[in-house]
Amino acid sequence: PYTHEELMAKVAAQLTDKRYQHCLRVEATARKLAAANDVDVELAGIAGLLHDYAKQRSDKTFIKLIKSRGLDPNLVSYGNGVWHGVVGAELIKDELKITNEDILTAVRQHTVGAPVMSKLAQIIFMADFIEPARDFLGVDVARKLTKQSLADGVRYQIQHTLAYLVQKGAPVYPQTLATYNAWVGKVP
Ligand code: DGI
Ligand code: FE
Ligand code: FE
Ligand code: FE
Repeated sequence: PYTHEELMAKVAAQLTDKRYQHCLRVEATARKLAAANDVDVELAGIAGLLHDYAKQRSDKTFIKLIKSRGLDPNLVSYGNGVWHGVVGAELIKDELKITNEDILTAVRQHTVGAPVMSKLAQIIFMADFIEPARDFLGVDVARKLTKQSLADGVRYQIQHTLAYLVQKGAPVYPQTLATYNAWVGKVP
């Protein structure tokens, strides 16, 4: 397996410096959330570091993988926003030799969520949303809720994301909608 240093170099080589810095902030935020929620801090850090590894790959790369790996064929109708997590996990597995399924699942779910998410997956989902450089209306509420309860943070984010997609007229990937339906009104 690659060392932490090697993984950092591999992520840096794939991304603009701006996006790489985001990955480092997600790593640090994920480590804090892990410590506060009894989750393996190292695992959370690695998943945070790697979560956007595939973000700058071409559409062609993702479309090929959707076909060759037998992923949900409906994925082809979406775009990088959905692909870099759901499909990008395949590249993390292959190129970075990450075999830990908990990490891969957290990366897969980091944009669209899932009706049932492990604590690690919830942490990566939230760390991406609330890392210190995030600046959108509601981010302070999101940070406060997440500190109180991971599940409250997840609920807030998916509600925010769905509203944003609908407001801009973007297609909603069915898993995103399923995440919303499962988490809204869910009692933690
Ligand atoms: O990769 P990041 O920019 O750090 O953040 P992200 O992975 O949470 O979000 C990537 C983008 O994906 C974001 O602009 C919202 C978009 N997205 C999330 N769910 C859906 C979606 N786009 C479409 N079209 N459909 C979805 O269901
Ligand atoms: Fe992302
Ligand atoms: Fe996100
Ligand atoms: Fe991200």
